[in-house]
Amino acid sequence: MSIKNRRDMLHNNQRSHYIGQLNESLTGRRVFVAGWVEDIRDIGRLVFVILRDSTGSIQAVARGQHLNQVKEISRQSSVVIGGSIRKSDARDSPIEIGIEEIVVASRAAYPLPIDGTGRVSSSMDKRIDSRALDLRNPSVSGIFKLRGLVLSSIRESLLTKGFLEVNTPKIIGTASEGGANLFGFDYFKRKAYLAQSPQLYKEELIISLDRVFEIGPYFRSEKSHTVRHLSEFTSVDIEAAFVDYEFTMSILEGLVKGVVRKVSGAFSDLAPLRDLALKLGSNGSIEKLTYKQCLEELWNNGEKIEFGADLTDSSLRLLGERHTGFYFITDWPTELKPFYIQDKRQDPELSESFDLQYGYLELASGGTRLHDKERLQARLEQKGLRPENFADHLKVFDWGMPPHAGWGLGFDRFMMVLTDCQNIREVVLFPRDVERLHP
Ligand code: AMO
Repeated sequence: MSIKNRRDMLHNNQRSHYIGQLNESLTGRRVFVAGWVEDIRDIGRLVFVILRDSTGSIQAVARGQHLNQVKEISRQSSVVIGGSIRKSDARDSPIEIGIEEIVVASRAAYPLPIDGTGRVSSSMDKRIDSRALDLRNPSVSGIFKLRGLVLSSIRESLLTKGFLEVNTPKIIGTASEGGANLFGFDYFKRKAYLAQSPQLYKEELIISLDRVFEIGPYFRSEKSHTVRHLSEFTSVDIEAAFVDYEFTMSILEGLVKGVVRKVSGAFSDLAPLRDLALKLGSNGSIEKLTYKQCLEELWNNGEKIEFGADLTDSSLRLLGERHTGFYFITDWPTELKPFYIQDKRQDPELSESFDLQYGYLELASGGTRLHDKERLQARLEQKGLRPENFADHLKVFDWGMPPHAGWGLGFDRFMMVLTDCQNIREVVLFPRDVERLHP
């Protein structure tokens, strides 16, 4: 196959292989590969080009008539190369491409704002300012390839358990989690909000669909400057009819274990995943501590928290030092939980609720819901919320609302655990926080 002109090479689906598909069995074959120039080494009569695409990298060698053209190409430029596969003396690859044709599709500027290979490190802020270029670093794009795989693995896990994937609105007229942390805006002369969670909708859907899940973006106007909060985050939510919080905890446990098992097989070179798989594989089920047991443990370690108070950042860190992997904190004081959480029949000060923790980090929360309309109404009032603002939601409770339970898993935080990243911004493509609205 020979190239008639530059346009043919760039636009006519000329690529014969992705780099990850090249191997020794193709020795002698003419191939066309397309990607970007990661590195160039000029040793005079030869120029070595390291070409990368989304699947890998390979050395391509220019000589003779191509030397001058190749020397001029700036790093990160996108190119198409035609050439033959041959054996290589390079240490890290048995094959290389002898360049026979090369066309520059688009020249990269020089200098670039960050090093696209990641060899020269840049601050998190500078990297996110140039995120598209940052993703040319394979260890950065690897995080997002893993993210995609985890998403599909979560879908598979929930679908096989009979959950139906749904999409609920993100532009809403009523707060789903109570009054705080809402982004409000003008909606055709009315007040509207960005959804904080799909809470009310997912509960309404189970009266007919029985088991639903949603993976979507949610919005919280929190002035937090932390490594675990964003204004826009992705959540995996489930809701199921005729079950309680124990059942939904077991669904979450099965999901976490299944995902870790599946992705640690696919990304077997990723050390944090291997460690997680080992941890989860060896100790049977995920540990459950009640809120009261946590208080006791904290008291014994000098952190005096009274019953009814929330667990502070420092107390969660203390617990996290003692419970380094996944664990549930269950049976929280009813006061601390949102209006829709069911209290325990025997002990109404406590609720049928849980958080899933990884060390100090809260990953998910959930519980059995109140399904009795009057009790729900009373709870709204106790929390200082106006039942009339929830009329659309409350009326569904007149239509045969079954007992139900569910949870919401902070997907970005789960990704932090799987990748061992300490900052949520590492695992979100274009993070949004108090400071950042671009790119
Ligand atoms: P909750 O408010 O605890 O529960 O949120 C569920 C999970 O979402 C994640 N999360 C966040 N992640 C990043 N940035 C944020 N600002 C942020 N806020 C929350 C956390 C948290 O555990 N409706 C309930 C769930 C339910 O009961 O079904 C809810 O939204 O990992």
